[in-house]
Amino acid sequence: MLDTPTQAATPTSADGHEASPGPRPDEMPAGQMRPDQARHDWTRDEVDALFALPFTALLFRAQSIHRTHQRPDAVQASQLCSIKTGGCAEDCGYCSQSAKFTTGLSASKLMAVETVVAEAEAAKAGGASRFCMGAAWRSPKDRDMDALLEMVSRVKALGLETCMTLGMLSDDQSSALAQAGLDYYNHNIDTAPEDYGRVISTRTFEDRIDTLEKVRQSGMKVCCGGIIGMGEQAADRTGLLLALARMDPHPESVPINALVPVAGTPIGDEILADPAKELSGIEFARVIAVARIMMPGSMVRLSAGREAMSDETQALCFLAGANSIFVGDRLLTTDNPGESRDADLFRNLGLSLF
Ligand code: SAM
Ligand code: DTB
Ligand code: SF4
Repeated sequence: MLDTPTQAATPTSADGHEASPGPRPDEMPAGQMRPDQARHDWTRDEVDALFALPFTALLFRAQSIHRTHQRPDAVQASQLCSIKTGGCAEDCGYCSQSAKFTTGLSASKLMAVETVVAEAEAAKAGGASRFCMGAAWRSPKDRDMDALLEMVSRVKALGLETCMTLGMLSDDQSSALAQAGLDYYNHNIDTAPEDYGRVISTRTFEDRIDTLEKVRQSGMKVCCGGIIGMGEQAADRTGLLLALARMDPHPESVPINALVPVAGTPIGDEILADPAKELSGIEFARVIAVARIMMPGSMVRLSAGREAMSDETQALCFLAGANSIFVGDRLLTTDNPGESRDADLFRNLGLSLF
């Protein structure tokens, strides 16, 4: 278990005074805020203006909002588990698991329930509060549903929050997962609607939104975000955040992934071939900051890409308002910093996990 200090400072408003009356953010369930405080009508000009702020002004504003709506010194920890790896029918241009690309990854079948439960126990012992089970599917097959539902109920019984990411869902599948106790469904929009066709051709942006609506209707919380550093234009970063913040309600959890460039994938190869296209830590932290300002009540997750980030870049991301990470030494198919490096980082920064 990560050994880090626990503190809770008094939240302050954007102008530095004590926060407005009502429950203190650190007394509210994670990711909650008064609904009247959330905005869904952000305009492109407003978001462009945020991105155009001097970096220090942007971070100050994001951190001020963060302290008004979120626990300032605590970070939520999720652990991923790849319950079905590789051989996916989709062609997401960044993904090691697509059957359309040669990435050296061997495909495997759906993991046995007992193995998943054992991984979840280890994740809990390592400090995770949420267990996120990911499958390399376009959508689950009905024949897999019994095993998936058992995974949800067994992992939940360990006292962990449960999350799954299985691709597109039917209404029945979504309801069944919710009834089994699935807390969150992760389904990323990945990039701006205008940029979607550059990244994925086997499904549309609207397909993604359809599944997200089913997830909401069946009562699960939404985990939805995207990937930065895929060679997108600045306007696409604005478009991604606009699409997320226009969702009503906002996704409870917003993973912002830095592309992990995987050799053999079209987008990974493009970035690996041109170091000038690599994302700077400053640009990445800007995206986190704008996400925090636009979606003050959401958990903003500093997701994939931490392995290649310096401690200083990660610190900037926490300053910008990130308050969730993936823990453990693997994401789905790529490396993550792991317990020992994270323990050092959190001790150094005086942050705690929750
Ligand atoms: N197949 C399901 C789906 O696409 O929703 C679930 C698994 S998929 C791997 C989950 C998410 O991981 C993707 O939507 C994408 O945002 C992220 N991801 C995948 N490969 C990545 C990479 N190389 N770098 C950063 N994020 C990545
Ligand atoms: C999310 O936004 N990022 C996670 C999770 N949701 C499923 C996945 C990251 C995958 C990174 C590349 C890999 O390990 O394959
Ligand atoms: Fe398949 Fe998901 Fe990878 Fe796309 S991101 S190829 S749907 S596993």
